[in-house]
Amino acid sequence: MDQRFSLPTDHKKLLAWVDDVAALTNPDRIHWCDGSAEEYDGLCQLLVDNGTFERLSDSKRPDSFLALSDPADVARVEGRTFICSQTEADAGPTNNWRDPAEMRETLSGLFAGSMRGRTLYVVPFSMGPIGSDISKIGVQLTDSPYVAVSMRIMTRMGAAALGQLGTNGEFIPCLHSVGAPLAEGAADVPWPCNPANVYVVHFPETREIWSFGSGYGGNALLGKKCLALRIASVMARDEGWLAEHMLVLKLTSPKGVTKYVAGAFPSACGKTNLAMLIPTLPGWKVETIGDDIAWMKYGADGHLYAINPEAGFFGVAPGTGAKTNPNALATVGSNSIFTNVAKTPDGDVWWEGLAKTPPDSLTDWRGNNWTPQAGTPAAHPNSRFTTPASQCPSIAPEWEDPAGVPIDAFLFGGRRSRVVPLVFEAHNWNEGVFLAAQMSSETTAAAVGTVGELRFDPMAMLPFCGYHMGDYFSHWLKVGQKKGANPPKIFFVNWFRKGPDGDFLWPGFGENSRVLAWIFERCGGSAEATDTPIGYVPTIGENGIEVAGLNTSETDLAGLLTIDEQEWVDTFAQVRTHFARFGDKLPGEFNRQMDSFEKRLGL
Ligand code: O2Y
Ligand code: MN
Repeated sequence: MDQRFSLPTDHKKLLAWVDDVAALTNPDRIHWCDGSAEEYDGLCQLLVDNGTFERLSDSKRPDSFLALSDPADVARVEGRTFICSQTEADAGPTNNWRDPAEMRETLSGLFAGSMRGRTLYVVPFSMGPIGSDISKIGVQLTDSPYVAVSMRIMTRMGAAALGQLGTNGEFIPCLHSVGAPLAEGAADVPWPCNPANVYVVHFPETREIWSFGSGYGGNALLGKKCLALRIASVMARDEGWLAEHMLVLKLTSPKGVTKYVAGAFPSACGKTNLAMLIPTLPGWKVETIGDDIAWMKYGADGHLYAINPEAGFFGVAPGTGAKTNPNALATVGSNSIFTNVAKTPDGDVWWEGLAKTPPDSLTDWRGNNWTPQAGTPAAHPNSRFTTPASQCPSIAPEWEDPAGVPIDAFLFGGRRSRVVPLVFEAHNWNEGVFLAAQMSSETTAAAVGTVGELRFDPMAMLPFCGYHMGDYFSHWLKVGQKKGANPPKIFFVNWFRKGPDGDFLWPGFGENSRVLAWIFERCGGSAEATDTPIGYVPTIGENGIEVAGLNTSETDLAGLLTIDEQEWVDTFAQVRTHFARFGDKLPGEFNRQMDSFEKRLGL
C-alpha cells in the first residue's frame, strides 16, 4: 500500500516511527505490506525484474526463486553484532558492547539518506501464532524487497499482525537498510549491500533492533535471531520465561503415547535434520514443531509450554539430501526461495549433498559455469532455503497451537569426538543446567589420550543471548525452581563420538530415534540406566537403549556409552577457565555443582 493514498493503521506510535524513519532515510516510496499472496507475487516479480531473483523452472520447482548474494554478504557476522545495553556489565563478556548513545549517533549517520532511490517497506509481523499469549509483534522497516518476501515465509506477516497491534499495542521496532542508496537514474545491482559498514545492533532495554549494510539471513531477517533470540531472551529474563535456540519435536511411541522434546544444538549441527527425523525404530513417529527457536512459558498445570515463533525454515542447503532429510527436501519442492545454491541447466537448484553425483555442469553460487572438476563447491557452504513450515510432510497438526505444546525433555548436544557419551540424563535440574552451561564442541581433533581444545557454547546460546550469560545461567536455575512447576528432564546427546580408528561410532540420522525412544521411556520412568558420576547412562538392550537391527559392533556400542572418569577430570581446567569469564555473575550454585561433580569423580 502506497503511503500517499491511505494508511492501514491508526497506531499513532507506529505511524510516528515510520514518519521519523522516512525523514531520516529519505526513501522514494513507502509500502505497507499486507502479507497477501498478490503482494508476495508482485514483489517476487519485482525482484526478478531487478535481477535479484531468477525464477526456477515451473515444472521442476514451482513458484520458487534463486537469489545469488554479493559474495561479501553470505552469512551472519558475529563480529559486527552488538548488544548496546546501558552498561557493559549487562552485555557480559560474550557480547560486543557499545555505549547506546554513541551507537545511536553512529547509526543515525549511517541511516541518513540510506534509502534514497528505494522503497521503504513496512513489514508488520507476529513471532508465534497470532493471538497466542506467548507471541510478540514486531515491525520491520526495510529497503529490501528480498527481506519483505522472506519475512512473509518466515513469520506471520501483514494485515493480521497489524490488526493484532490495534491502535496502541506493543511492538518491537526493527529498522533495516542494506545501506546502498541509489542516486537518481543510477542502475541498481542484483544484491545491494554495504559489507564494509555492517552493524547488527540490539538495544535490550528499549527492545529495539537496528541493522545496516547486510541483506543476508540472520543479519537482515530481523524476526529470527535478533528478535526471537537476542531481544526475546531479555524479555524472557524480565518476564520469567525462556527464549531458546532449540528445535521442538513431537515423539509418538508405538503405543500411541506422545511426548514433546526441545533440543539445543550449536548452529549447523543438524537441528533441522533432527526436527524432521524419520525413525528407523519400528512404530515410532517424529513430527516437527520447529527447527531453530522455542519460546516457552509455564502453563497453569506446571508444565513448560513451547511455541515455535517462526512460520518457515531458513535451512542450510548443503548436506540436505534424500538420506539425511527427505522431509526437508519435500518441503522445498515449491514456494521456496533459494539463496546462494547452484542452478542446473534445466532451471532447478543443486547443492553439495543433494545427490551422490553432481550434474555434469551447473551455474555455481557466484554465477559462473561449474563442472565437477572445478575444485570449489557449487553452492556456498552457508547457502539457504527459505520455505514455509506448513509444507513440511512431518509438521505436527498442533504446530501452530497458540497454547504451545508441553515439553517433557530438554536435549543439549555438542560435537565431541571423545569423553561425552551418546546420551545421558542429568541427575536433576541444577546439575543439568550446570552441564548445559559447559556445552562444547572441539575446535581441534583430540589426539589419543587428550581432550582437544573445546569451544564452549552454553545452551547453544553464545551468539544469541542478549545479556550477561552469568545472569542467563541464574535465570535457568530459577526457572527450574519455580514453585509448583514440573520442569522437563534434562538430557545430553553426542552423535559425534569417534572410535580409536577415528571413525564415527554412531550412524546418526534415523537411528537417532533409538536415543529419542530411550529418552521417551526415561520420561515415563520405564527405561533402564546406570547411575554414573555424570548422570544416568542407558543400559544396552531390553529396557535400555534398543540396539536390535543396528549394524554396530558390541565394542563400538560399549565405546559410545563409556564414561572415562579421567577424561572428564582432564576437561576441568578448560571448564574452569570458561566459567571464570563470567566473574561474580557466575551463580554460586555452579561452584557447589563443580565441587560435588569433582567429588563424584573421586577428586
Ligand atoms: O548465516 C545466517 O544468516 C543464517 S544463521 C541461521 C539460520 C537458520 C538457523 N540457524 C542459524 C544459526 O546461525 O544458528
Ligand atoms: Mn540456529
